Amino acid sequence: MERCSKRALPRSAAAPLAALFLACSAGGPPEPRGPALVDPGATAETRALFVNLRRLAGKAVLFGHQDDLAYGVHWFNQPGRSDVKETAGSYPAVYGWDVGGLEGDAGPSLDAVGFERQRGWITEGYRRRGVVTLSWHMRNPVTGGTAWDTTQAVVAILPGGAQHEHYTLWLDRFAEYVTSLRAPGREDGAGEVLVPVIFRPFHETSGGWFWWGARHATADEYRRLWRFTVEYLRDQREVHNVLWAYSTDVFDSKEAYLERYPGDAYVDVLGFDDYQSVRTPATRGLFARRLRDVVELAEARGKIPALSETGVEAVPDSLWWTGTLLAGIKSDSVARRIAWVLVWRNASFEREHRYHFFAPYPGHPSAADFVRFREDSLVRFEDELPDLYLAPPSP
Ligand code: BMA
Repeated sequence: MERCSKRALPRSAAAPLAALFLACSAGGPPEPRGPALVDPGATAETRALFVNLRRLAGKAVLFGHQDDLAYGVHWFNQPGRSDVKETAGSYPAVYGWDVGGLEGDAGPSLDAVGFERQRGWITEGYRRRGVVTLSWHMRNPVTGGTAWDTTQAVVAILPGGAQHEHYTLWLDRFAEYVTSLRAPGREDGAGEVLVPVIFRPFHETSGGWFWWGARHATADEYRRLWRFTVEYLRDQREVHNVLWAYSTDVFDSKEAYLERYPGDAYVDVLGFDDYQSVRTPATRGLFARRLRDVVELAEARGKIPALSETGVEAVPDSLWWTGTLLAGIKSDSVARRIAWVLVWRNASFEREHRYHFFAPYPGHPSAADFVRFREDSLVRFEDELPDLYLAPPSP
């Protein structure tokens, strides 16, 4: 069918790549086909993950949890444990980890997860065919303070800036770490493969609490930082097991969402973090609208939409899982095409002396509803995943 003439192809910087992967479809708009990834040299498993996640979106919503294997509300660092599994019978489909601390001297992550152990858990999750996503609460490179130290820093670490080399050293450490994430290949004796990770640096950029956020760096500075980071890791350090995830905090319009967006050639996943419109069912309409906006923005670009962080601390509503989260997702036929939702970490009470958790544990008042959530046909935990790392046959 002559539905996608060359004239219809975009003329952006990404055009040559986009052109390669646009396919004609009968009756509808051109459908993106094949992996139009940020990294044309991505490993086979990384490309497969991208294609499979994109295809699965709409059929299933994957459930994710931050630091799931490292600690839970009543334990810390006990192999095999997971509050999610102990409550619902399966590990989560998506494992979130944070590499904040990697820029320091060999210490653990900012949430006390040693990187040797984190590497083990990442590869363990991958071997079960779970999905891995990494955020980075990166220290302020100018002051050495935390990610929440909003002293101006972005210009200083861009090429030509006083702290540029300092920053590339941190990226070198990240490159070393991410390319050390290895697991056995598919067939016996096939050697090792790099574990694909969905990397989500400089997150919640529309918020004002991180040094890379709104008010502390202009949209242009942010985009330059993002693009430099992609190009440095991909082209200089030859990191090829990464999908790139952009994420804002909550937002009011598609235009607002895109304000700091680095561009289609630099982003594989369009995400947002929402701890606000998910608090009660009363804001369901707003929650669904945000999901819908991100799904539409991602689909229009052949990318993957994600609710990259969400949850309500300590889950005070015993019906939150189905009554607020799932009901919101299902309330809209577009919103429900979100690829995954990830709830934040279950801080260990013994270590942190506070109830800072976002998934239930056995005995928690929302545990029964969490099981109902898991049993919903739209929701997938790890034990219900197809093999996302196997390239699907060409259509
Ligand atoms: C925040 C809190 C902090 C934590 C940080 C990075 O939301 O959970 O305690 O250090 O995320 O994981």
